[in-house]
Amino acid sequence: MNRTDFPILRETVYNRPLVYLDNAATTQKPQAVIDAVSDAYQHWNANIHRGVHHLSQVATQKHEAARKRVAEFLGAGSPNEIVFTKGTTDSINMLAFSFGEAFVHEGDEMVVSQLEHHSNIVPWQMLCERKKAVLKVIPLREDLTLDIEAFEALLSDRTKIVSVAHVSNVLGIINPVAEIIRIAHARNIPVCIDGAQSAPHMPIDVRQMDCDFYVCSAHKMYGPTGIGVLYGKEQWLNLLPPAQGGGEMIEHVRFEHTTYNTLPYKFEAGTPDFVGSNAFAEALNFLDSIGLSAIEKHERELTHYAEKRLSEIPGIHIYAAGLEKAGVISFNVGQLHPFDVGTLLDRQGVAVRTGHHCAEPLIDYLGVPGTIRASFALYNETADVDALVDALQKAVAMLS
Ligand code: C6P
Repeated sequence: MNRTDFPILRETVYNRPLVYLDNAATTQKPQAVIDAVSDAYQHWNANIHRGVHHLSQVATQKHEAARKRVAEFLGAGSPNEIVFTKGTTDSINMLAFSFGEAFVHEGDEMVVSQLEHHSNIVPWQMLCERKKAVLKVIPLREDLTLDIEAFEALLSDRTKIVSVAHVSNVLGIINPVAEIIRIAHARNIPVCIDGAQSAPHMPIDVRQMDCDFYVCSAHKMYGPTGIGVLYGKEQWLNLLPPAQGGGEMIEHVRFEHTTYNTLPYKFEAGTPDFVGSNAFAEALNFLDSIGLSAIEKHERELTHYAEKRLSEIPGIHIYAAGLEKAGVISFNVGQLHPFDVGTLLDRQGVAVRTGHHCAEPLIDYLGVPGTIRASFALYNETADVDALVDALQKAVAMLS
């Protein structure tokens, strides 16, 4: 599917064709996105929202058109609900700070889950430290899915917000976010969905999902690095104070008192990444030209195929085996250290990620030093899975 659009896939590593299976870390970029970045610097680079001059107006128009494009892509009600950030991590930090300032007091509770990425743990922990609040954790069932009954029991009158991943970056498990949101909303608790690993793999409609906040990173969606999104329902964003001060986010500045800009600008202090936003919109056009449903189907089939082929390796343990996964599969082979296996895969041209995947509490729960993770994108094919299995067989033979 569309491999030729991605120039990097023609690269070789150690004189072998690159087999890129580290897409959950970051995706490769289609030519249209690469061209969009270079076009910006060649033809219309100027700071936005400031200049009366032509280039500034062009850049401003492109940045705001990109915001509209993101809103449309995520199914947001208005571009005012789209705050550009540096990425998922930045979005959650911004939300945790702002939300904490407005709504969290000593003894209040925040809820995350056992399988979160550090980006959806540490900002809430920092908030808890700042406000003397308490972090509660949704436990996992034996099959590694979220224990929804335990989640319901965790909620209390002190729960201020629930923040969970849509898709686990380690296991690929798709969490029942609709159910989580329904349960939390029944108690008037807002929900933030970490969409870093769902936005690239399935159609997202934030209004249909009814989440209050949704965050994602462009670089995992075939777009550039350094830009991401904090979506928030307008009524929520209006209630939150800005997380950073500076240019762009103000209405008037006086030493006595400063007033803030309207949405979404009050959350965007400083010069925004207008080159990145435009290239991100190009990536969304690319994704839509294929269709998220088609991408989802292709990657699910590939993940099924990978699970079947990997099961042929003696001593392999596939985590969350048999569960529907969104383009991510994690495994270990016997007692072999994931880092050793990953290194030998790399020498054969196969790029995977090994280790804790920035989700140490989950890896501790699994009781292993880490996992080997293969993660797929729209351009991967069964031949890539076959190359992984062949390379893995050789690596295991060498290490055993
Ligand atoms: N996970 C991975 O290899 P940033 O780095 O801000 O773009 O995204 C952070 C993040 C947040 N939530 C989830 C579920 C994620 O998977 C990630 C990024 C990468 O799994 C890099 S650590």
